[in-house]
Amino acid sequence: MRSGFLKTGMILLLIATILGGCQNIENPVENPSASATPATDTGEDKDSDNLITVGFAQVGHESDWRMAATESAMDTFSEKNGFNLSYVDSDNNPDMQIDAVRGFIEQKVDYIVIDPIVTTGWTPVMEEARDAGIPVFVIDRMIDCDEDLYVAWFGSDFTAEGEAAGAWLDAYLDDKGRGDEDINIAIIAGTEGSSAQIGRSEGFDGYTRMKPNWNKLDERDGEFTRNGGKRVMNEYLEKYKDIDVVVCQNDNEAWGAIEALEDAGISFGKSGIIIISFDAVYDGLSDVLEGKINADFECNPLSAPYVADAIRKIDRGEQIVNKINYIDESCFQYEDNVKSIMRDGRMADMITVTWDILMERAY
Ligand code: GYE
Repeated sequence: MRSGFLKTGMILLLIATILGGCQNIENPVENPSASATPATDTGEDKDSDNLITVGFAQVGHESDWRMAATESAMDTFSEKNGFNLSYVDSDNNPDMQIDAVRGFIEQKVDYIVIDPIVTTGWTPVMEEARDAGIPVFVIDRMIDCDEDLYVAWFGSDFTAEGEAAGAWLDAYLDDKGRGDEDINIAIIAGTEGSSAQIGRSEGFDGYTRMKPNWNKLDERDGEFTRNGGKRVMNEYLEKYKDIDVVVCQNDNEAWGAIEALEDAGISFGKSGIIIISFDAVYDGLSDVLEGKINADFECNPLSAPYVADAIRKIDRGEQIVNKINYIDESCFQYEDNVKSIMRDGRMADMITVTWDILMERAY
């Protein structure tokens, strides 16, 4: 437990780099991407009695993105930074995650942080946290409950990511002289019922509905994993003879899909089926650089530092002004034929991946 350890005048420096590109939206916070993670180290030595206790119920360990998010949370909520972290990997099991939050309430932690596996089922436990007087933060995926039950949310606009993928595909096909061709699209979706899946599907579907010549063949759950992506791609290859585009809702699924295509001897990327992905982690961007993935839409895993910053503000007696906080994100491609796209009502640059861009990637 803590006892007001924060000294007045303490300065928290939030270093952020904007890679450019997709800007946002309601309450944008700057992109802490690549090498410029927000500095949460206050430089002060805390004795263990004065640590802020935080319970973090993480989704699981299904993807590279997730591992980067976990590492960021561990670094951010470290003792060195004045925190005592109780961490639970919920292994993509929504019931286990809710139990973890109940455990944090029993432990009487100072703050709870949740990255919700799915959007639903949260109201009772959120009310229990409120009744216990424990402030809750939500990061990454969204939660479907009364907004008064959490202090703030920090994460990505998944619908905008999905729309951006549609806008890029439209411009890319036009540039290739394929704008009027019939285009068959197969979706490998992320964990069903997660806000990341719901948003990316809705965003891309919304764009598809405006294109009468785009035909959505199928959408199946690849659970945001490499194995899931490979399994679904194999199912699609059995069922559909003519696939023009595969939309993978994260990089791990894209790697699985690529493996299935390679095994089947089917060309993809720069020389075949168009591959779209989300996350843009280091290995994903490396595949974009090689032309295995045609376009990758960034999702930033570094939201924990924003929560730490908000906790310190609360400790200083300051108000947390914005409930919903989107992190800036960029859009990447292999070729340089699409210069910019509309994303959430604004023009956003498409960044063509170079070796230098890859080298700057921190996760
Ligand atoms: O895209 C995926 C992960 O919730 C945005 O979850 C996150 C998603 C991310 O496992 O890789």
